[in-house]
Amino acid sequence: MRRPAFSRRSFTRGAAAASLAPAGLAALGTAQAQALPAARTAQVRRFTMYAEELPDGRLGYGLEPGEARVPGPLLEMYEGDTLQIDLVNTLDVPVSLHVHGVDYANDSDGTPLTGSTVPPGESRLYTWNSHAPGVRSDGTVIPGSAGYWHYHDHVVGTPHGTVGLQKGLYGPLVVRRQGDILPDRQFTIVFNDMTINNLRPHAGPNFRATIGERCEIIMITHGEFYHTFHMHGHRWADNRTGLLVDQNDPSRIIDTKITGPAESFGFQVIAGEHVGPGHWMYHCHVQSHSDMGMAGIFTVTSRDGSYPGDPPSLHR
Ligand SMILES: [Cu+2]
Repeated sequence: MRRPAFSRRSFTRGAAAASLAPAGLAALGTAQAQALPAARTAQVRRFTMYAEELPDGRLGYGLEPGEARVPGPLLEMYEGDTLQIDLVNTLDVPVSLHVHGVDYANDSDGTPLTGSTVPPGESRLYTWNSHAPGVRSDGTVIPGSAGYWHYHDHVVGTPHGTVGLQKGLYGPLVVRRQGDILPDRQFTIVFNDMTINNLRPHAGPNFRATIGERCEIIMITHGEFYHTFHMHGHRWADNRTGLLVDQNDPSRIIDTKITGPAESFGFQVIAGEHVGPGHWMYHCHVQSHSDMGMAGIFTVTSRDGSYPGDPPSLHR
């Protein structure tokens, strides 16, 4: 199976994008990727993000001027890494960057409470640290930072960033543990109020993969409602990675997960495993929500790129 460069889908073109991919794990072969890699040196990476208004009125984060999108760029790090992010505010209101899951000092909190927001036309450095698991002196376990996390604005509209979130100022953060299996493709799905990724109802987003590809889904929820994320034809383990550690791993296997505002989770599936190519729907399983358009299609093609039939309409 092909193992493209780590996080190749995560970043847009350009040197800044390249600098964000953790070194040493790019272009691993299958056998190498499934073995524990050699000890990796923790990295400190500094880059710039831009908060911008999109032509349609949404707000987004981007890695280059004019490149903002919703969701914001998929950021990735390994436990032990540090990200130093210079956030440039091109909006006419203060904006910020608040992260879930990793370590940061109070002045990187991204809230009006701590004065860690960015005035219009200015920039601010946010530092995110992370750590590997450990053991305290009393024998209890220190959890590592690895997980499927996210970041968002915490000041646009209200001191909680409610309008920033409504308009699209959010994005995914994946923190990996050494030895984690890397995906071929990555898809971010954000249930935000009654939209997916702030798209209009029934507009997807739709995703595509070739049968057998290892696909990583990063699922985040924002807004006012609870939802039930469901994927057709594919299942995952309800744990940190979505993968079973071994055949005795007691993690429950699920294809549906209840999720509320600011929760996030992720998992990997093998596209079309045991089910074949096709148009595999994913959607919120709260019936009124799916009927109102909270659905998209995960198309799995054959190895030659073909797939059976045209995708059916999701709203007829
Ligand atoms: Cu829902």
